[in-house]
Amino acid sequence: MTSELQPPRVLVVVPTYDERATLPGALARLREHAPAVDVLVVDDGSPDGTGEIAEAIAAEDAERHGRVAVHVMHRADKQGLGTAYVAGFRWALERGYDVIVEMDADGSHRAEDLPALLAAVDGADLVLGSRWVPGGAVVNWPLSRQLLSRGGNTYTRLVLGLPLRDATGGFRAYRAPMLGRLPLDEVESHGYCFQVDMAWRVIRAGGIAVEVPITFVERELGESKMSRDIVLEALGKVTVWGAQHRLQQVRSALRRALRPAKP
Ligand SMILES: Nc1nc2c(ncn2[C@@H]2O[C@H](COP(=O)(O)OP(=O)(O)O)[C@@H](O)[C@H]2O)c(=O)[nH]1
Ligand SMILES: [Mg+2]
Repeated sequence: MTSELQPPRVLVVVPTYDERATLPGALARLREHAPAVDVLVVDDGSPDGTGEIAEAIAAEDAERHGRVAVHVMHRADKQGLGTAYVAGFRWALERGYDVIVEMDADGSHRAEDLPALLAAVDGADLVLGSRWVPGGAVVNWPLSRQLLSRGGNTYTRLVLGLPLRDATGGFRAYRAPMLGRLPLDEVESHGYCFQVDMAWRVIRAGGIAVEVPITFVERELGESKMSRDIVLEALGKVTVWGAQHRLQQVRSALRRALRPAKP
């Protein structure tokens, strides 16, 4: 639990796969704008040596600051963004962090926006960095990707009845007790779908989710791992979840309607 006297312990989980060009800059900005937070890089055996670069940065940072703030988890091979986050969440929960943040390594999520996310998590279980609320923005995205993101979010909102403008975004902060209550073993989603899955689980668990505007800057270096499969996974799963959800709503309405009236 966060106490009034002690600031919350925050861990930022940064998943990486072939991010040698972007990770050093992203970590430097994070350490500059939020020096009190710890970082866990979860690297999936990047062939380009990102894992070793992360180790070198962690050692240099510890030397400079006299404490270990940057940690590195190495996984054997590419297992997807969702499982990397789940591994990072477990690591954080085992070590008693109060707030756990998701953040990409490619510079799209600006460290400057992190303090606003952390301020908002005081009164919420989940804070979503949102591109699609007033004040939010995207920089250097082609119209096609803007339409994909906006369309995907509108679809998600309607199909799941999820009251969020940007449920697919990956810059967000969870309060640990909420994360600890979720059945992380059951989360199988990988890409954008993972973000929707987690937000929906928080809301179904009765959690408070709020959105804070962020500016999302498309990466200038390295390559996106977004693929058609990731989009199709999200579309397919959201549709199935939506159908199950609506069926459940109809079942409960019928049960209520058919319940014998109390004498
Ligand atoms: N550990 C790990 N990280 C991944 C994997 N796939 C993507 N990432 C990381 O997840 C973040 C977001 O991926 P990115 O390719 O930028 O996706 P986009 O922002 O949707 O284009 C980046 O930091 C990637 O390096 C994976 O399979 N494992
Ligand atoms: Mg990216």
